[in-house]
Amino acid sequence: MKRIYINILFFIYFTCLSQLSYSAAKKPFELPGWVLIWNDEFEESELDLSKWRVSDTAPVKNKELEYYTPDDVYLENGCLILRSQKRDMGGREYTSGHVDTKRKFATTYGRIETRAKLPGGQGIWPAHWMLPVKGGWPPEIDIMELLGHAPDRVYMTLHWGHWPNNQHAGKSFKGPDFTKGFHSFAVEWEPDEIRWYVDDVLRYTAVKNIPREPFYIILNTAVGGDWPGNPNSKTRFPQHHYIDYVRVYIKDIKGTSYLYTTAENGKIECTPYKERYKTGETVNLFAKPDLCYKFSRWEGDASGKNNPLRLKMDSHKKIQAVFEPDPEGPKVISKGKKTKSSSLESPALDDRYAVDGDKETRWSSAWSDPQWIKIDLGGICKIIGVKLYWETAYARAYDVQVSIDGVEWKTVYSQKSSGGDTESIGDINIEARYIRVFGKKRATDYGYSLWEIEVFGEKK
Ligand SMILES: [Ca+2]
Ligand SMILES: [Ca+2]
Repeated sequence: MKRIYINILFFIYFTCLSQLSYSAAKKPFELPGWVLIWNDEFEESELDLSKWRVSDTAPVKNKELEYYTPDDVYLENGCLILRSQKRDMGGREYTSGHVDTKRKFATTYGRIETRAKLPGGQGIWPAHWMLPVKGGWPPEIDIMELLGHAPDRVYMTLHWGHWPNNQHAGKSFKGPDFTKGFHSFAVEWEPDEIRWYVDDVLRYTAVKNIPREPFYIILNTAVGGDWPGNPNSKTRFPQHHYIDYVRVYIKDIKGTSYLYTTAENGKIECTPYKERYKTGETVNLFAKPDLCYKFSRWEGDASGKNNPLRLKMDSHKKIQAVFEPDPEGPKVISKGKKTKSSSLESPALDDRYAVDGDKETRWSSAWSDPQWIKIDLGGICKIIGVKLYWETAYARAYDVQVSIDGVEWKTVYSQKSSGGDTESIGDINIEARYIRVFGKKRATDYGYSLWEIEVFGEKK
């Protein structure tokens, strides 16, 4: 019976959201003055991968000891569970779970709320936090962090500044044992203020250095590292981090309408771009596909194939652009071609692994700036675009350069604040034989590491 009730609630909820009729009957997650724009209640049997990315990596930061594996991320009894275990994987002694909404969901401002029962023990470090979509670090908003040896204290922190001159400010709150029951954690992020809540009680407010750009959400449990210290013989495994829900609201401001857009394998450009539109205002949406994809259609509060789309903001709108693979698109011309790089972190991380067509093998450079990797396409080619698959050690700033003779280089793309991960660079349209990625500034203490470089185009 309960299950049916929940299903009906969800049906009503999703129906409402898809039609954006916010005036429906009050729902359990309704908050006066706020409009729910995104949530996951984790009531299904499997994690919704249209909302979340699941990490499968050994992160290189903070001297953490875990390997993040999808195997430790699952749903049970209406919760997302991130499990931490003591077992060898990927060169690490522990495994744990990490999910985020990068390229799936992001927001500038709003109320971001989670409810969770946290894991504990020396060396266990659960966190609910946010990073900017455009990459780089800081800024960072930490909704909640806890160090497992002190299970009754949560930390609320804002990071700003520029690496390596990072700054942060925050506050901790000593409350109940957060590993013994469920508690809610929230930030209310507005242009001039961020307020942190624990169980709906205001515990900290920041009024300076407030970020004003889209952030995505991260949920994880780190094991070990500089801040919590490492697990000891008393740390019990496995540990479980139970997350009951994640809800994101935007403020309901009279006379204004909010536009929420999402896209995978492409992006949506809004003209004019505003954080809020005057109700009734018109906005043009242009769907721009990644390399090898083409625009298919609009979904959500607009449908059809018109691109650009002219949209009247007569209410809050949720719009999705759907892109599909383009069989007529440019082909990869770099696979198996000759490579050379400025340095190698080790012989096992040779530059040839960046063009072997295998996204599990990689090139990694020495840990210094600058570093580069070049590809000889074997003859003059028309280069249309490049796709970079960064490992955790990515470039914050780099140039993509081409050359006819391998001596004189021309910069065709310059990135100053990369977020790493996968970057799709189109509209290059130049004839050349050689192409190189020239790393100017690393995003981490480590080197430059690429799982794969795909150069798109055609041989002349
Ligand atoms: Ca739930
Ligand atoms: Ca590879």
